[in-house]
Amino acid sequence: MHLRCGRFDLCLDRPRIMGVLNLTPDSFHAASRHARVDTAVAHARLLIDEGADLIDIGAESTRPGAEPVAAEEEWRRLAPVLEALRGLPVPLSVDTRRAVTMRRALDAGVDMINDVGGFADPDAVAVVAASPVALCVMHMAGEPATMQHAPRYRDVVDEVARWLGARVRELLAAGVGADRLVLDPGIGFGKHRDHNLALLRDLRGLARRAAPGSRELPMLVGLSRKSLIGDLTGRAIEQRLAGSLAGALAAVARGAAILRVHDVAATRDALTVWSAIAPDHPFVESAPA
Ligand code: HH2
Repeated sequence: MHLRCGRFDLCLDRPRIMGVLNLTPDSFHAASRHARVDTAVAHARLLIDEGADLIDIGAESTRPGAEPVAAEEEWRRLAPVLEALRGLPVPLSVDTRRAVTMRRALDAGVDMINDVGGFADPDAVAVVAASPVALCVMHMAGEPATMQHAPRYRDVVDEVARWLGARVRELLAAGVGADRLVLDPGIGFGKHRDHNLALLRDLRGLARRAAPGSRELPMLVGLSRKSLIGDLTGRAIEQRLAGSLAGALAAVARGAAILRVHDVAATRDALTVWSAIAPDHPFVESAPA
């Protein structure tokens, strides 16, 4: 399976690691916040040195309870960092829900748009349709400010699959090739623990049901240090690395193609050891003899 991703053609025969870079003062994981341009750029380079296959840059926190930032402020945070990272040797993704920011990011040469709102901004589909970039379509129930208040589903896998399927159909109808699409169940976005677990357990079923009739689409999973890990382990955000690594491996075993993580080096080590023991899940391109 391949993902058309702007300047790149990303082979998904092995799991890929997307490193998180937050240009925010308020992202839920304090260590991921880089409000200054120089430290943000240095962190992006560190993530690549550690083995990130993609870098995802966000300028608005979407943690539960977060208030939206204005579009101009979002772009003020993004612009100098995108400029400094132009020509990076790995795909650059921008995490935004706004069509106006997508337009500007495309002009700045990014390779992927990651929209936690699933391209629901009325202008978003038209903005991204004719570009060559990859699109991550994530499911979110409600808005970050209120999404965790009372999430309720009759059948969470079925409802998320139907919602993603509708977004996929709209993107395909607008001319987006299926080879540009990645789907994401949106762990923690309007979901309690059992909703998240049901989605992760049936990731392959979700992928199949969300893309009926067309080819199965790759799944991206972001569970790094989230409340799900805290709920399961009782740990604070800073102590959730071990739980996040176990979750990452379990997600790959269930079919995740891309892992969105804060801890790239540790995730890479975990995948390397795991795949050496379970060669049906190749991670290293050529395993040592
Ligand atoms: N999670 C976060 C942000 N963007 N995008 C995708 N596709 N999938 C995710 O699970 C996802 C995402 C939240 O993580 P983070 O960016 O570290 O936090 P914050 O929103 O507080 O900046």
